[in-house]
Amino acid sequence: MDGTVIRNTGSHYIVEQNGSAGEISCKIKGNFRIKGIRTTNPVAVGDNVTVGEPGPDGTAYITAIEPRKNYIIRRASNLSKEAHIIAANIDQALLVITLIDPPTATTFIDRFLATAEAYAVPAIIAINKIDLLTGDDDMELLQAVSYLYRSIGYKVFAISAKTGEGLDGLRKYLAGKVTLFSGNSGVGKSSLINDLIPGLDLKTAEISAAHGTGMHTTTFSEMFHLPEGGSIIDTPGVRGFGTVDFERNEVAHYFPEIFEKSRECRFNNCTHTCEPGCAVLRAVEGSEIAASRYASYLSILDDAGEGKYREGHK
Ligand SMILES: Nc1nc2c(ncn2[C@@H]2O[C@H](COP(=O)(O)OP(=O)(O)OP(=O)(O)O)[C@@H](O)[C@H]2O)c(=O)[nH]1
Ligand SMILES: [Mg+2]
Ligand SMILES: [Zn+2]
Repeated sequence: MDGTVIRNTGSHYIVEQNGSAGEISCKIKGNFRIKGIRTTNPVAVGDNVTVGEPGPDGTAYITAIEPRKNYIIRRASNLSKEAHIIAANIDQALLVITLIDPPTATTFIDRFLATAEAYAVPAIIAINKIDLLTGDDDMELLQAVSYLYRSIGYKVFAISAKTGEGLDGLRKYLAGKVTLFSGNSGVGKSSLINDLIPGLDLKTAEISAAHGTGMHTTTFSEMFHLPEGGSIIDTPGVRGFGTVDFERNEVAHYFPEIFEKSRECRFNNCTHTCEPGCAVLRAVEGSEIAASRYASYLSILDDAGEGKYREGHK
């Protein structure tokens, strides 16, 4: 039978049969690796696959995987040379961030956005937990972060999974599409999905009082269908976002505002770090390009080709 991988529990893949709600638990057979990249999971949620008849012991195997429309990957873990495919065949990626409880680091946001650009997946940002923003300073921060990313061209939603504020706009944006939900642990991805899909009741958990970080409540990726049509893929919270396979001279391509400015640099192989006549450096000095974005650019430039991995904390 042909179907879509909707859950990956490590050893097993749950495949939903096309055109029905029927599910089958299966394993993989064969080698489905992406050319040139070692991956921890050869098959990902969102993959369209063929499952053979169960053998005598009752185990069914995925026998073929359709070529992917796209996929998004990150470095599997610190120092790892392996990549982890987060999801395949997606229309867009929603990055859920929070300004407090826990604060999302800008380097994490920018590394995610750059990865989405690299894999040509449109990215959206949802700033969650706005119910916790009370003082003037908080409001200013919300305005500043929203303005920054909107000015680069990203759609930004300010929402509260707790009160429901801002959810209608987001709901419309998700209808009919396959959207990957990503973000640090504890930012409210599962809470948000519970709001969007009544009756789902995914497990959520308080962030740790001791560390101020999430508890990694969601432990494997899973696809859910929206009542309006379309699907959401919930994923486990990640700490850092290690980029995979970026060439040094490509990094600027994945920062739209830096790329745009770079056309005015004197040298066309400018790395925007020290060169005379660099329009990017000038724009950073003049605050036309945000210092935080430029710092994120440098952090990716730093590990491009070296296989390093960065935690998302400052
Ligand atoms: N105040 C407030 N709390 C929220 C909001 N959204 C989620 N939370 C709380 O934040 C905590 C973490 O939420 P989860 O939905 O488990 O977060 P997650 O992103 O799925 O975390 P992982 O599964 O660990 O990646 C829970 O205690 C939620 O109740 C919100 O909009 N406002
Ligand atoms: Mg979760
Ligand atoms: Zn330059």
